[in-house]
Amino acid sequence: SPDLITFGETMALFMTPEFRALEHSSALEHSFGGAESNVAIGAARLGSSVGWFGALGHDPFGTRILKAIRGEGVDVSRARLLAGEQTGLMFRESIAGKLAVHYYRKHSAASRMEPQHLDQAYIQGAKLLHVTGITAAISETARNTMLEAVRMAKEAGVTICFDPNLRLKLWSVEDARRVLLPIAEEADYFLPGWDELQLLYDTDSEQDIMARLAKLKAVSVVKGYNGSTVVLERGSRSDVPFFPAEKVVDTVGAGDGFCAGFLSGLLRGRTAVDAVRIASICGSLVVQGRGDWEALPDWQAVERLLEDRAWVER
Ligand code: KDG
Repeated sequence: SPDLITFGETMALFMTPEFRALEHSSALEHSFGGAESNVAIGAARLGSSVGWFGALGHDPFGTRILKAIRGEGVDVSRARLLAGEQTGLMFRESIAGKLAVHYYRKHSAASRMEPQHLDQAYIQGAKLLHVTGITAAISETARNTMLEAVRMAKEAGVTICFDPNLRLKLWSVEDARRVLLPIAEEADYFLPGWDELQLLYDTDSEQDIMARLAKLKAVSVVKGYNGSTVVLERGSRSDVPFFPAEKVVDTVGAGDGFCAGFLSGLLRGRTAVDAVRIASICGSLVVQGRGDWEALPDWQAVERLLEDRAWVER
C-alpha cells in the first residue's frame, strides 16, 4: 500500500475568467477539484507515496480526472469509474469580490460509495489515512464508507488524520456536529480551521474551544487563528505564523495544500510543528495561483522556502 491513503469525491470544476459572475460570462475554464485528491496531489508532489480512491462517473469528466491524478504520481488503483453514473460538477464565480460555488453533485457517482467497496488490506497497509468531513456530508453510504475506513485504519494502528472541511451547502451545522465531532475523537491528527471550530463547538470563546481540543487524544492543528496555526500537542501549545502570500489569487484549496504539506512532513519524520511550517508554505503557494491544486509546490521549492527562515522567527 502507499504510505498515505485518502479518498473522497472529486468533481469537474468550471471557473469564470477572473471569477466574473457566471450569469454574465460566456467562457469557462475547465479543471477539477476535490479536497482529498487535492491533498493527494500535493503530497505526491512533495515526494510522498500516496493513494487516492473514489468513485467517478464513466464520462469525459471522470476519465479526465482519473488520468490527471494518476499523472501526478498518485496510486489510483482502487478508484472506480462507474458506468451509468455521473461525475459531480462544481462552478465557481465571484460576486462582489466574494467567491461563490455552485454544486451539481446530488446522486453523483461518488455519493454511491459503499463500505463494501473498501479494500481493507490496502487501507490497513498504509501509514496514514486522511479523511475529511465532505465525504460524510455527501450521502449516507459515503458517510458509512468513511466511518468503516476509519474503523479499519484504527484496527490496524494506521494513523488517522481528519480535516472537518465543513461545507454548509451540503448539510446543516447540527448534522455536521453530530457526525464530525465523534470522528475528531477517533483521530490522531485533527486539522480544523478556527472558523470551523467556532461552528462545530458553537462558541466564539477561545478558552472554551481550547479546552475542548485539550480533551481530544489527537494532536490538534488549528489553521487560521490570528494569522497563525496553533499546534496543541500533549498539553503544550505552539503558534506558527502563516507563511506570507505576496498576492492572493484564489483561496480555495489552501486548507488542502496545508494538509498535504503537513502529512508529507510527518511522513518525512518531522515533528508536528515542523510539518506545520511545510504545510504553511504549501497553503501560501496554492492561494497565489488559480485552481485548487495547480499551484502546489514540489519538494525542492518547499526546501528553498524553508531555508528562508525570516517568517518563522519574526
Ligand atoms: O477544499 C477545496 C474543496 O472545497 C474543493 O476542491 C471542492 O471538494 C470540494 C468540495 O466538496 O467542496
